[in-house]
Amino acid sequence: MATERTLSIIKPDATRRNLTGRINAKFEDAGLRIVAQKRIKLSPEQAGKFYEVHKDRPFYGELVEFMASEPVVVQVLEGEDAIARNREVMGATNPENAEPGTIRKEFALSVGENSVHGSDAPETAKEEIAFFFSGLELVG
Ligand code: YYY
Ligand code: MG
Repeated sequence: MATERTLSIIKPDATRRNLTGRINAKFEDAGLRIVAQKRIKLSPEQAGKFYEVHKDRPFYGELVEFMASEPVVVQVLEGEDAIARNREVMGATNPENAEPGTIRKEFALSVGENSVHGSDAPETAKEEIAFFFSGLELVG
């Protein structure tokens, strides 16, 4: 296992309910370090581009509308095996299937409004970090 970085997003359903700090505590308790973070509001175009991989899925329109509905917190998490570790602390996409103690089990409202995004592989992590952060914002 090596030190990795992954891209995380605290989604509109969670920022709206003022859960940023509680979600960040879950990351930190899991051994992940927040090495970059900013609160932004995505345009529908930006949200659509970020989730382009899902453009042919039936939920795409709703997903894009939701992600652009209110501010999000985008962040880079760093740690041992950070990509898998983050997916573990997030829990399953559908909160009904998420393990107890995970972010989605505790906070998600539905499969669509599921509080957090996390990269799913090293290549996507690299692309997704570069989508939101410049080199200058990423201190070692
Ligand atoms: O990576 P993860 O967020 O766990 O799930 P994905 O399969 O990549 O889907 C991205 C995003 O799309 C998911 O977090 C919510 C939404 N979505 C949905 O609204 N309905 C589905 N049946 C599947 C995914
Ligand atoms: Mg995904």
